[in-house]
Amino acid sequence: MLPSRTPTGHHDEADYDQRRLRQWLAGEARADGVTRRRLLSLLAATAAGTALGTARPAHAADTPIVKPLPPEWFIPRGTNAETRWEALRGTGHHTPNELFFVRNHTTTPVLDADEWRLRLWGSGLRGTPGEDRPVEFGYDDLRALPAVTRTAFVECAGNGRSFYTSQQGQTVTGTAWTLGAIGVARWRGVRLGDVLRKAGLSRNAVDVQPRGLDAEFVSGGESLGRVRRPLPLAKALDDVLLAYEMNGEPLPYDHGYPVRVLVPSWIGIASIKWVGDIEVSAQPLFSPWNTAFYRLFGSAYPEGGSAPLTRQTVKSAFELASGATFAAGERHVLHGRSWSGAGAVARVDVSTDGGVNWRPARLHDRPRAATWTRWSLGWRPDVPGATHLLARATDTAGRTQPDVAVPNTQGYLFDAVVRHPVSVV
Ligand SMILES: Nc1nc2c(c(=O)[nH]1)N[C@H]1C(S)=C(S)[C@@H](COP(=O)(O)O)O[C@H]1N2
Ligand SMILES: [Mo]
Repeated sequence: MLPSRTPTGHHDEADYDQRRLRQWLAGEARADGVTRRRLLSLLAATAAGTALGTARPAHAADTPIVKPLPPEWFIPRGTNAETRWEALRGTGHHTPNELFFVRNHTTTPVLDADEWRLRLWGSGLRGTPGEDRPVEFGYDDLRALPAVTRTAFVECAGNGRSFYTSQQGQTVTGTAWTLGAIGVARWRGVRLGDVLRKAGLSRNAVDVQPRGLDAEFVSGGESLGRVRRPLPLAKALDDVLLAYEMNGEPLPYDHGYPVRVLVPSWIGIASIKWVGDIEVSAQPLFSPWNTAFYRLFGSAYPEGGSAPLTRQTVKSAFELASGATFAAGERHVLHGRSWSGAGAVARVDVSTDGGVNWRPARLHDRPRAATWTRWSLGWRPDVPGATHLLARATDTAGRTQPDVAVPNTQGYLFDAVVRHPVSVV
């Protein structure tokens, strides 16, 4: 399966982001109310922050997540909840809504679809409607537009972050996810492109910036405003949805009810939940979520960080608890899933002896971009004792999971093969 040729091919994205980064560093671009100096100090604070701890915003409620989080399904992580991989065993291709991980900067807002409005404004719309006189759509207006359905993962940029520390001995900041900050759903909604055109998209537009209706995010005692991140117009017009259904149900509160942005193959922060407005701009846009956060910083990267992160990396996971036990001398079937933001996963190799010998896994899905491929492999362990299971995926763009991930201070985009501890008894 070949990656499709669209205006959002790798090169265009990279060039575009480099251009925006240069403008940003030259101080030309508008930083949406946050000065560049403030962001640099924020960045320094982030880099010096406690290893693997998230600053919890002062105003977060006691229960930042609405849905139940039974301990056999979730690992609680502050305002977030990570799905346990053993709970995905037998769930089918799509992650049930009840099991889907939650990543909240603050608290899930409970919104009313009848009162909800999507407001589009900015210099990239004809007539330049200001924030005070936006072009508006109600929930029923969106429902009346042609609907599209798309299977895609939402995966946090920090998924796998804890392995930088546990496998590579590196100190990184942020939530200590293992591999459960991902889920795949069947999303239904309208094309963002259709809504932008209806709102009067101008030929000068370059960026759009959706913003959530959840509370302002406070970091280091300072408000960074409501969660928002610019998206290049080329991606916005390609395959991005304004989604109102998840696996055939209205979006659950925790996943963005009544409407969220869904950006296939990109890091989770691009998929803004509880979207309330979208700035459409004729100039490049910046927010803390594409300058201080969600870039790669560290010795392997330029001083101002990498370009803003876009596509996810390649990863694999077993549908097993860490430390699962297997009876020696019996035949078992190992199950897992692999995925990539750059293409479909059409090859997975598995080792049951700590990485010495490898066998190709049997695939259970037709490989598709933007989602995972399920796989399995038979195993009859004979020697009791501790060992590691490893899975290494290769995507259709030719990327293979390495043994070691290149570190960055905020622990994003882990892609190395994970060593899954098990014991044979
Ligand atoms: N408005 C808003 N949108 C948001 C977030 C948020 O805190 N507020 N978190 C983002 C991040 S970092 C991720 S990984 C995904 C998580 O989506 P989920 O909670 O539906 O799994 O939502 C993104 N969209
Ligand atoms: Mo995320």
